[in-house]
Amino acid sequence: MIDIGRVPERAILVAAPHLEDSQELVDEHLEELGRLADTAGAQVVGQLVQRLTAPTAALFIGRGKADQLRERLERERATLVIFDEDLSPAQGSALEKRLAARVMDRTELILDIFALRARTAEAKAQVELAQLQYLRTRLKRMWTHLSRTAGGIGARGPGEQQLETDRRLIDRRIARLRRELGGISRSRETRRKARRDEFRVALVGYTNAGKSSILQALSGRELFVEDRLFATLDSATRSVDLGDGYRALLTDTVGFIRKLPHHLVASFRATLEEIQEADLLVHVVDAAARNWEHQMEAVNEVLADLSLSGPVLLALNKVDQLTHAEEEALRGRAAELYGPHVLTSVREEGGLEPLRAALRARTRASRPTVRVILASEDGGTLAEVYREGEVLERRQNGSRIELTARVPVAVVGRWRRKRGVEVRGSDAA
Ligand SMILES: Nc1nc2c(ncn2[C@@H]2O[C@H](COP(=O)(O)OP(=O)(O)OP(=O)(O)O)[C@@H](O)[C@H]2O)c(=O)[nH]1
Ligand SMILES: [Mg+2]
Repeated sequence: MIDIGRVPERAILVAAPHLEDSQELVDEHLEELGRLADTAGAQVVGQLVQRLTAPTAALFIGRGKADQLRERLERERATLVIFDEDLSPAQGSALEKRLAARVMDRTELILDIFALRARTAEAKAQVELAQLQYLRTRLKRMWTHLSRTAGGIGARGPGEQQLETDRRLIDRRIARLRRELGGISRSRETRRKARRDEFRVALVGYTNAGKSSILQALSGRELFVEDRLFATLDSATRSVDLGDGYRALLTDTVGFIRKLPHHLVASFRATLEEIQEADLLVHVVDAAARNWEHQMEAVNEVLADLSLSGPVLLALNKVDQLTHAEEEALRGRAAELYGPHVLTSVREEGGLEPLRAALRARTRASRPTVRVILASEDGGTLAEVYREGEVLERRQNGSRIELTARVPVAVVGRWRRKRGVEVRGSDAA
């Protein structure tokens, strides 16, 4: 856990890319790691790159490079090393010994940020679960970190017996967290059933793409937005007015990132459930990021790994930051390579209208067109059809009224069961 609040911990970043990785890609990854470190509260005072064909078993990087790193640490008065790669427990502890500094890998850093950001009981439980699962496999090395946070700075590693006890304690705690989260998930399920007839959209995307900003602007209701990574850990759902009497339920979800630890996403059940049940995924992309296409791929990989699929609409966001020429190029590229997409901006007047219109069209298309035939004096049902649906045509037929309307599936069933009301399919589009 990085200490925040006091003087920020001074850290050196280490990347060990493949020999054939482009310099651009290496810079991109280091820049992102720097942002993660900053979000976690560390101050980055240097970085070190060693290109490798394969990591070494002992230290991940070469011995010579490790000694160079140690000198750098001393010179910069840095006490923390952050690796962009995942280290084995053995590599981690060997490095800590050789460098006389604390070593964190990418997964640990991300877990650290999540722990820092968790606000609700559910998010806290989810993060703790992910941390414990990670910790369980690395008990020996992490033990010192744990005792640090408990105030026992400098505590030495525990003996084997202690490790066994810790493992059992951890397993018990994991089981308990799973039960707790199961309970929260079930109560959410009941709440969700109540709104099943509404069109549901999940906003997904790379962290910092602008998901929360978009939902805030569309719904007119405050959400937490920040120019840092993983601002959102809790999914929030808002009803959004799409115009012409259409509404949809939009859900904001936790952001993804390259090499996101799987057990971490998997523990975010709320987000996963929302994505699973959505009628449409809006994949929000920061089109002003140099590497937006890499970020898109990373998101698609996470979705595929979690077996999440469904219709996707791409929202290429932050276009206010592009020049006219860049915007045209983006349009061309998206039209050529990607499916349905819209360009959006939260900062520009009307910048979300293309998205709103696309969502309205989808919501509209999700409703069947039916003919409802009812008695003229049945004012209650008549009002209901106008309230629940979009009336396309109205005809008086003697003492009967015939309405052609687009309506949510759920209400069709309700009207069918009413006496004196007849519902038929319609040939009207
Ligand atoms: N210029 C510009 N900035 C934007 C736009 N949309 C969002 N931002 C900024 O981008 C940053 C991240 O926005 P968020 O809405 O927090 O992003 P997010 O996708 O919810 O991020 P996570 O919750 O971390 O996954 C904030 O500083 C926003 O103000 C946009 O259209 N244009
Ligand atoms: Mg957010």
